[in-house]
This record gives sequence, structure tokens and C-alpha cells, in this order.
Amino acid sequence: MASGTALIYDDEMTSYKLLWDDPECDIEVPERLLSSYEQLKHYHLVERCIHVPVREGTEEEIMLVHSSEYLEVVKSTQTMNEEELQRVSENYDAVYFHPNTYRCAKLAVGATLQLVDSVMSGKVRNGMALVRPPGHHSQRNAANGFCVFNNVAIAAQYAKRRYGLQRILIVDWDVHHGQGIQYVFEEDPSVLYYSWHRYEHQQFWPLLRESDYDAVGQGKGKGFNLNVPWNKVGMGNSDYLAAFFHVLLPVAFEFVPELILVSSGYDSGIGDPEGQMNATPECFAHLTHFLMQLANGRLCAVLEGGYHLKSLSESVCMTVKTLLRDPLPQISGEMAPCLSAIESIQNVRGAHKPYWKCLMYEVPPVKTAAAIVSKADAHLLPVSVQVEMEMNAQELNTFVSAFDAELVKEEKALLSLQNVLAVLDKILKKKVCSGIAESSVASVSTTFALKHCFDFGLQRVLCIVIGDMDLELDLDDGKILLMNICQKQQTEKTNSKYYISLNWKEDAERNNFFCAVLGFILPVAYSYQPDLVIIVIGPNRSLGVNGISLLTCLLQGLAESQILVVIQDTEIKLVQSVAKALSGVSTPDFGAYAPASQENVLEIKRLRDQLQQEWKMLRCSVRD
Ligand code: Q9C
Ligand code: ZN
Repeated sequence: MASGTALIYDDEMTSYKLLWDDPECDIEVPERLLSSYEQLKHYHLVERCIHVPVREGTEEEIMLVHSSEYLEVVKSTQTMNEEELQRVSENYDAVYFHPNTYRCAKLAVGATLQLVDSVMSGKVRNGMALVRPPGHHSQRNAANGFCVFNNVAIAAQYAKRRYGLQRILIVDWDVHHGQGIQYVFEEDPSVLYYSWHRYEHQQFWPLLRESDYDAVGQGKGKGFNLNVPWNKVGMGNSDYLAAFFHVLLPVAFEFVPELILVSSGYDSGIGDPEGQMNATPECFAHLTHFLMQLANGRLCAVLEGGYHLKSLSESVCMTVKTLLRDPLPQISGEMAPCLSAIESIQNVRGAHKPYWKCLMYEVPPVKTAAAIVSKADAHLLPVSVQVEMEMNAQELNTFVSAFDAELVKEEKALLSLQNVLAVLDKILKKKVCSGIAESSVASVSTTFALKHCFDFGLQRVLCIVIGDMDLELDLDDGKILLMNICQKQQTEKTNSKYYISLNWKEDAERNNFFCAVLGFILPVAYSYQPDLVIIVIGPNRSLGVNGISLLTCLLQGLAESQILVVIQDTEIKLVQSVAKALSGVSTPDFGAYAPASQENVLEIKRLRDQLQQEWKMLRCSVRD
């Protein structure tokens, strides 16, 4: 087994910088390299490493990932004046060019390939390349997020070609999603890409839907793209370790990589203005140590981001020190991942369960999802309830126009649909078990939701509507069983097997709904055996919060507990209580028991007589 650690650095890569005012880019400075290298010298790490010189990456090598058109654009920036440079930079997101950028970008590629060659030839066991510009955001035809050429992606393609490698693991611990790397290898099962990143439900740059945990890869590459989106800032040592223990490492040991490339950004470390995370430099020693146990120790770390100079340079030192096989430092902090981290980890594990044996044993689904109108109320829900952001407008438009082009024009209805469909979709795809969606036009939303269910292939949906609501539904084929629980007698519609109207007068003080749920609703529902239950709570509801909770709790016996609750009034107490009922965190309060009134008892009796031939679970007397 080879020994020694390569260090690749050349101060020529500090020879470009931002020439104008741009608050978006002003953190990417030459001092990032200078201070990292200084700190390495300070700890006498440089002299312990094997110095490998940089070289330029060739055009052919750059074109392993990038188009020749894009290469020409970057090349042309060499001779530009400031104004021209600024104009080219504006064509890209969070990018600046300098006359030396092209030269440095070629050196960054070359440095990375020198490292790969040193490791693959056995000259060293492992190593680190300190480079600028970084690479992981850049794409076939675009610079992006300070990145010009995708150093690590090029290195992976190069290693496949030159050394015939069949399995390469890329670990991207930079705090940003390396979407550029994801795009290159999305369909490629020979490169496993792992990235964790600040995501905040798509509110953090680069604001991409495809950074979420459900981007698992495409085609033959399914299962070879692992995204761990962090939905909160402040993730620390224990969260990072948990993601390694429960996601990356089990999959990596199953994958058996022949080479590991680390997109080694340190903006995921404490103090970084971009990341806002809490991992201390020691954490990177531990991450490095774990990865060194794979691929025969063949590990190439390549610098990406990292903008807090002190945190960056200390973390670089920790990485190099560990590569040199020094004893590991103690890791600080309470070893307990936060809830949001656990949720992300659970989601990735769930998404990858079909592709990896190590994840096949039961990953319990997230129990309940909620899409609520006022996100400010999110903290009032049980912590185990996952709060959803809306489907994006584009997605929704495509979805709705497939059914009804006219409706796309009605903004209110559209918005109303958004919550409902987002949650329903998660239930149907078994990403969550149950869900709550607030919707201002519950009837339209429910109609669409039902259509979507049958599109998806469901056979029977039990739809319980509480309150006054007109649903335009075709109820003849038995695919929907509609129960309407309302205050006033429905005169225009007569009861049939699949349409049942239940008049109910509530006891304002106490819960008299037990008798209706047990004596009528559950027997009918169990006779019907639905694949999904939808409870719609409309205006003028004749049931209180206690009654609705009771109904919700008991209906979970059906349809493998898959329940969608659509709520028209944005009433947080109701949402809270339904969330409690669905998530099962504690037994909800059903209120004090009250016997049903004479009137209510007669209503149940009437319905039972009418329907017990159809729904046999209603029978409780031999004489009827
Ligand atoms: N307002 C790397 O760490 N920030 N790139 C954009 C938008 C761009 C980060 C902020 C961050 C790029 C390699
Ligand atoms: Zn970054």
C-alpha cells in the first residue's frame, strides 16, 4: 500500500480577484489560499507532505466536462478590459472574471489531475489540492457560484478514462449543493455523488428543486446521487457525523469505490458567513478519517468553498493532518443530532431504500406532512409533523392544465390547489403516511385531488365532507364513497350507496359524535375498504374540533392509515388538533362523552335501515 500525502499548491492561483463592487462575490478572495497555506506552514504540515507541482489542464481534459464553446468564452476573457469582463460575468450566476481567471482555472484543473495521478500511480496514498477557482457549481456550458471549470468532475472523468476505474465516490462536504457535479453524473452509475447542503426548503442558493433528497439520479444512475438537504442553519458536528453514519458510509461501503474525490469546501464549517453552520475544524478530521478507510485509502481532497479565513485554514490543516495519519482530535459538542437533521437523514434513506441493501430494512416513513397557509404557525404543530413548502408554480400549472386549461387562469383556485396537491402527492408516493392541507377553496381542491387519485390508479377513495359543500362528482362507479356530515337536511339529493348525507346536531358542550362514528361511519367505511381517506372540512361545519379529532383518529384504521385532511378555514386550533391526531404524538382530547340526542339517534337508525343491505358492517340486530 502506497504511503505519503501529496500537497499541491501554487501561489499563482492567488493572481486573480474581483475588480469591481459585487457583494455577491466579494467573499471569494486570494487570501483564502494564502492563509490556508500559511497555516499549513505554521503547523509544519507542508514539510511533512510530498510537494507535487501544478500544471495546466489541457483543452482536451477540460472538454471531458465542458463544451468547446464554453471553453472559448472563458479563454476570451484573458484579453478583456474591466467593462468587458463585467459583461461576461453578468451572463452567469454569482461569477466574476479577471484577466488571470482563465490561467488559474486551467491550473486548478491541472492541480487536481496531478493529485489524481499521484494517488493512482502509487506515488502517494492520498493528498490535497489547494485550488482557486473552485469547481463544483460549474456546468457544461456555464460558470456558476465562483466556479469556472469543474475540477472534481473533470478528475472523475479523467480517472475513469486513464485508469479504467469503474467506481468513483465523490464526497461534496461544501455547504452548497454541487449541482454541476450532479448534472454531469446524474445518469452515470460509475460515479456516486454525495452532497449535503444548506437548503432551507429551496430558499437557499442555488435555489434548486433538484437539490432535494428525492433527486436520486436518473436512468441507469438511479441510486447514485445522494443529496442531504439541510433545512435549518446551525448544523454541527453531531449532525454531520449522523449523516455520515446513517447515509454516506453505509452506502459507500456497499458501493466499494476504487477512488474517492472530496469536493472539499469548508463553508460548511463554523463561522462561515455563507453556510451559517457550526461544525468545528476537528469535525473535518473525523470526516476525512472515515473516508480514508475506503478505496484502499486512495483519497484526493480538492478545495471548493470556505470564506471564513480562520475557520477555513484550521479546517484545511485538520484535513491534511488526518491524511498524514496523525491521531484524531477529540470532537466537541453534545453528540445528539437535531430533529431537522434527523428528518433530512430519514428522507434520504427512504428515497434510497430501493437502491441499497444497507437501507432495505425498514425505514419508517415520515408520518404526517402539513401544508399550511401561515408558515408562522408551523411551530404550533407537533415537532414530528413535516411542514411542506408549496409545489412550484410551474409544476402546478403543468399539472392542472393537463386536466383543465381554463382553471389555470383562476389564480385563487390555483393557489388553493397548491397545498392540497403537494401533500396528496407525498401520500400517494408513500413519502409520508398522512397529511393536512389548508385550502381556501376546499371543494375545487378536493375535486382535483380525487382526479389525481384515480390518475394514480387508486380504486376506492372514501371522502368525508364536513360542512356545506357542493362537489361536482360522478358517484356511479363506486370509486368514490361520499359522506356529507352537515347541519341541515339535504333535500335535493337522496341517499344512495355511494352518496350518504348525515345530518348532525352537535352538543356544544360535550362530544356526542361517538355514536355516529361508531354506529354508522366506521361500519360503512370498513365495509367499503378504501385505498385512501380524504376528510374535507368546509364552511359551516356542524362538528367541533373534538368530533373531528375523534373521526380522524378512528379512520386511521383504514387505507393503511393514509389520510388527507383538507381544511378550508385557516383555524390553527383545528389544524393543531388534527395534526396531533394524525401524528399520534399524544392522544388528542375528544371532549367529555355525551349521549346522542333523540334526534341524532333517529338519524343514525334511519341511515342504518336504509343502508345496511349495502354496507353489511352496519348490522347489529338479527331481525333487520
Ligand atoms: N444571493 C462555492 O462555495 N452566493 N460557491 C450567491 C446569492 C454564491 C458559493 C448568493 C455562493 C457560491 C464554491
Ligand atoms: Zn460552497
